[in-house]
Amino acid sequence: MPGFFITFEGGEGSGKTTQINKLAESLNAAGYKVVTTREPGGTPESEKIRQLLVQRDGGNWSPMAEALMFFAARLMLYQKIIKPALDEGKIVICDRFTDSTRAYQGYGHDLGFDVIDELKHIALGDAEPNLTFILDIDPKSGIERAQERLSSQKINAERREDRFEKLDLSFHQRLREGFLQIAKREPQRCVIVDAAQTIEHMAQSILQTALKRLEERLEERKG
Ligand code: T5A
Repeated sequence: MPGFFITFEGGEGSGKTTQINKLAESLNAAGYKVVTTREPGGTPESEKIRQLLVQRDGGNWSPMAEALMFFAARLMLYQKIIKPALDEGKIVICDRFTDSTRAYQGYGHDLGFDVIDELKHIALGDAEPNLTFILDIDPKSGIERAQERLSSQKINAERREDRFEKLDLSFHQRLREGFLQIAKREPQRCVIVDAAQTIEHMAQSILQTALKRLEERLEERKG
């Protein structure tokens, strides 16, 4: 039986990791089998690519080179972790997926949604999540949250995972708009969550939506 694929998207520090942990815990407690993973990363190969993409000294990649590297990392993750888990009927929750490439490289860096969709088709065919939570936050407060978290980590400056956080605010404002455009394009798959709310408030509404969609999916299969 095919599983259910949930992704979390949004700008820097919007709370994706926090909410993924909470949702996984609640779904596990409700008896679902859940696999969590992240992008870029999740396999040894993809984690190597992650270092090049997100570390401060990772490289000065052009937007298209970046997009191709994100898809290389994504393909390994999809083939090795996501697809097998879905084939076993599990729920997969992934921190970022193709929508991040659409928003960051496609919209923020101007490659365009069509180019990203073309690359996606070559790499992944029609693979898309069943449900995507887009955590929407004012970029200034999201970046402040992310920087606070990063500065609490004892990591050498050049290894800091802040290559994108360091881009100027206008880029982050653009990519917020990019995520909202994606939600408009696919209102059935994408649910916007106000990420300025408290952690608990967000977690409750995310869990309710996820449970409702899982039930609907079960009904569809019965029918
Ligand atoms: N990227 C990625 C692309 O450009 N293209 C792509 O295709 C892909 C896949 C990944 C980078 O790569 C880019 C985007 C990214 O820049 P990353 O380190 O994984 O890098 O970065 P993020 O995914 O942005 O991860 P962050 O950890 O920065 O943000 P999260 O996971 O959204 O936030 P989280 O949960 O870690 O929370 C951040 C802090 O805020 C607090 C938390 O406790 C934590 O300290 N917090 C809240 N505080 C108040 N109220 C709330 N509601 C809060 N929720 C969390």
